Amino acid sequence: MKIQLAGLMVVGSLLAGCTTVGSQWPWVFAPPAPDADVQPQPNYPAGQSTVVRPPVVMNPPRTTFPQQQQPPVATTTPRQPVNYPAGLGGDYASYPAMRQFIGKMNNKHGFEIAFLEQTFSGVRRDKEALTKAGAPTEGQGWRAYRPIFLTEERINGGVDFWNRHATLLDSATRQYGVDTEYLVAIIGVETQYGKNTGKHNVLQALTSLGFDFPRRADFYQKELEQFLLLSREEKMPPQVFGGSYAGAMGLGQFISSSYRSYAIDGNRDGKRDLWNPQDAIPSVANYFAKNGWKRGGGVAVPAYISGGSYASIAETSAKKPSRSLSELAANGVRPQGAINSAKVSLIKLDGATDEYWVGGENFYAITRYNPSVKYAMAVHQLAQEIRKRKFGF
Ligand SMILES: [Ca+2]
Repeated sequence: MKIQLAGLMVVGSLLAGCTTVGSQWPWVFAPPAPDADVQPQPNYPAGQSTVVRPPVVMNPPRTTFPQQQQPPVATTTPRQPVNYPAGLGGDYASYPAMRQFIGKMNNKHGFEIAFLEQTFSGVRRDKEALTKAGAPTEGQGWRAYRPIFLTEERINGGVDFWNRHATLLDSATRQYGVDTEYLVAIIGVETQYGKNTGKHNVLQALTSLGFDFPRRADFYQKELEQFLLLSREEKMPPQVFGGSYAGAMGLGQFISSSYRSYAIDGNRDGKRDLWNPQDAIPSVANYFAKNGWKRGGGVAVPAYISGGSYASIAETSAKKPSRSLSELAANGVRPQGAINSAKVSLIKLDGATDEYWVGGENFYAITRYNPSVKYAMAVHQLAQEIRKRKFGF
């Protein structure tokens, strides 16, 4: 992964003032000898540590692992928990759930307990991530939502991104069958074409949300599990990944489970680097293809509505299309143009004046990226505006 990656640079610069621990770094992969005065814990993860080992402070990003510092490789047979000296410090040392998590990562995936303790001892609670995750998400109507994404800057930025990466985009469109303007629009909506890939440390954000945000603790602990697996697979220390408050990474803001499932090593350098357009662009295309995007399919067109029965079939949240156009017509709904999709939905966007659209299977595919019809419509309309600006139609 290249050092100029924006997210990683932020982590590096934030930590530049920390104590240098280069000599301690190998501990991550080779646990230090037990201290003579530390008693082994017979029944890990029960019991609390009283001896705190110096945490592995977040290091500046590293690009490669020296040969002798390869991270542990999972064995095919999960290992039984073993007795390690007590060594969990930091903000999460007193959390029984953290000790259970460490035990699970050891038992299920073969991570060394010492490695996990060192890793989590260096984690600081990300209060900003907790605040953002707890903020209300509803209340914004489509009329307020649309102008955030449909700006001149974002439309022109899309044309510029398209021109700069035309070869990569053409190649991804051919290989995965996803229309170029939607690849560009997703990256535009998510990160303003890579300008804002997130200023949080992913390890800290996911740990904080996994253990201090009860409402979604299960979800974030699972993402943290996926994140540690990802970090091991990509041979990168978990401390170096930057992302959003929710742990989304790279140009397309993939969460860890999506990163593992859909990321593509487009430039075939052995790493899936979602901060690099060479990998990020085919990865976004692959995400769409794997989530039901149909080559040449329609996305959405405005609807004419009449009569009284259309309201009963209108969707305000993402649902898989299940109706035919004739079924819509029987309910007083007619698309204001052609839409090539075997199944369709009537989409309602709330606002001062409600808008009605006929959405196809590809509209639903966009909601697999973010389960909001407003999000999918913003991507659709931005994609159309970018295409018009680039080609004039
Ligand atoms: Ca790569």
